[in-house]
Amino acid sequence: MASSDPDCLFCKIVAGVVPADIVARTDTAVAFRDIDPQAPTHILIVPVDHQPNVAATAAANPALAGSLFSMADSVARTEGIGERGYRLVANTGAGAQQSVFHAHLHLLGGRSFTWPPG
Ligand code: DGP
Repeated sequence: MASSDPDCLFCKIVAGVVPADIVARTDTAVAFRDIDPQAPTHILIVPVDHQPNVAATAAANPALAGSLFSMADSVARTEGIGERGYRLVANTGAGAQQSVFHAHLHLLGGRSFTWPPG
């Protein structure tokens, strides 16, 4: 049984309580467009099970954490950015600018990127 936090924004999006532009869904994960896109394609991949960050998801359920990367690649290909390339980001902790404490990957694509990231 997936855990859920009634005060968590992404749990509310997963449950359909808060609307979002959902692009993919399985029993265990949901992909939806970021409300403040930082690239032409900016999609969030979130597990249904509430954990505060992807490290906690990986510790609790390594297979689920791995499936987030598979879903990200599938969505990237559907969005037409799989060939050119895309960036996956998992801000982990407030010091890394994580602002929503429900595990998620950012899928970013459709523009050029620089390294190191800002
Ligand atoms: P992070 O800072 O890594 O925790 O990323 C959280 C992202 O969530 C940020 O890029 C903006 C996005 N976001 C915040 N509120 C909403 C919302 O209500 N809907 C959607 N679709 N995205 C949101």
